[in-house]
Amino acid sequence: MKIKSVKLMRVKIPLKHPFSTQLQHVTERESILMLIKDSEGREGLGESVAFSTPWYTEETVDTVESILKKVLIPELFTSFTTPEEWVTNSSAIKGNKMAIATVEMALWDLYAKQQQLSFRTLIGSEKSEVEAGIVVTWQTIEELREKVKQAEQVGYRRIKIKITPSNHPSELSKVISDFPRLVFLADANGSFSNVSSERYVAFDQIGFHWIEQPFKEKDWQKSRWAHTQLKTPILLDESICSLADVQDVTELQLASGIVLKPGRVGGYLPSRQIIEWCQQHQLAVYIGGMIEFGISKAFNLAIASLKGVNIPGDFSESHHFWHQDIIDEPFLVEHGKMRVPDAYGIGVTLHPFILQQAIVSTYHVES
Ligand code: OSB
Ligand code: MG
Repeated sequence: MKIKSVKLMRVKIPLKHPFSTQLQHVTERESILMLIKDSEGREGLGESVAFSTPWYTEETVDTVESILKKVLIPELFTSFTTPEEWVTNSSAIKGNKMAIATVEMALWDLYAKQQQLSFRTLIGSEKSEVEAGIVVTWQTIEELREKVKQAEQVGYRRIKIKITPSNHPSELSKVISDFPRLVFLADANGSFSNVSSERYVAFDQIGFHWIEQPFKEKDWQKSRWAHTQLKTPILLDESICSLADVQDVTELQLASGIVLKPGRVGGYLPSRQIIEWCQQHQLAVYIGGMIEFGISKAFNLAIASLKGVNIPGDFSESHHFWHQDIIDEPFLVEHGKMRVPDAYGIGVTLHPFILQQAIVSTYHVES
C-alpha cells in the first residue's frame, strides 16, 4: 500500500444544538481528519473521535494530532501491504488508540478502494442497512417528551436518553409507557456511583430495555451487583477500551453487554475481535457514537452491519448534530433503518465547501 502523501485537517463545526449532559456542555465539535493518497491518486479518509478536552476520554484532539505527526504518520511511509500489517508494525505503541484508529480507518478506506470493494463487503458483512438510533439530551420532562415524539415521527425506534440520579423515576416511566412502540435505553454516564443503591434501584424499576454505564468506569463492584441482583440489563460504555476489558465483563459478571466505540478501542480490527468474543460469550453489543462526522459514521455503520452486533446503535441522521456534515452523502432514517454505504471504500466523500469553512489548520507530508 505505497502511501504517497498524508494530510491532516483540524476541523471545528458548531453543533446545531448544544449536547448537554452531566459530564459536559458540548457546543462545537473539533476533530482531526486524515486524508492519505497512494501513487495512483486513490484516497483514504480517517476521522478521530477524541474531543477537545479530556472530559470523556484521556486522549484529546491535541494528543491525537501530536501522536499522528510524531509517530504514526512516519510509520505510514514504511513498507506494508495491508492495513493489518501496518497495525502489526505499529503494535509497539502504548495506548493512543484513537490516534491509531484514525490511521486504521484511512487505510481501510484506501485499501477497500484499491480492491474495488466497499468496506462493508471487504469485511464480509451481508447487511445493507442497520437499525437507526438517536440520543436525546434534555432539561425538562416536557422537552424530553417532545424530542421523543419528534424522533418517533422521523422513524427512530430506538431512543437513548441521558439520565442522572436527580431525574424523577415516575416521570420517566410515564414517558416510556406513552411510547409503547419505542425501545428505550438510558445512558447514565457513570452518575450513579455517587448516590445510594436505593436510588439506583428506583431507576431499575422504570422499564428501560438497558441502562448504559450506571457506575464509573472502574466501579466494577457496583456494576456486578446491579448485573447479578437487579432486573434491567446493564451495558458498559466508558469501561470498554479493549478486548481485555470485555473479557473482564464476562469473567467477572459485570454486565449483559457492551457499547463498542471503534475509535476508542483502536479501530476495526480490535472491534472485530471484540464482536467475536461477544458472540461466543452471549454478550449484547451495539456500536456507539461520539458525536461523529460522516466519515466515522460510515465506517461504524459497516461495523454495525456485521453479524454479532445485536442491539441498534447510535446512528442518527446527518442533520441531527449539524446543519451540514463535512461529507457529501446525507445519512437518513428510512423505516427506522439507515443504509450502509456501498460505494468503494467507506463510501463517503468530503464536502469541499463545508470542509473549507471548518478547517482550523492543516498539515501535509509527502513520501
Ligand atoms: O456516553 O455514549 C456516550 C457522546 C459523546 C460522549 C459520550 C457519549 C455520547 C453519546 C452520543 O451518547 C451518541 C451519538 O453520537 O449518537
Ligand atoms: Mg454512553
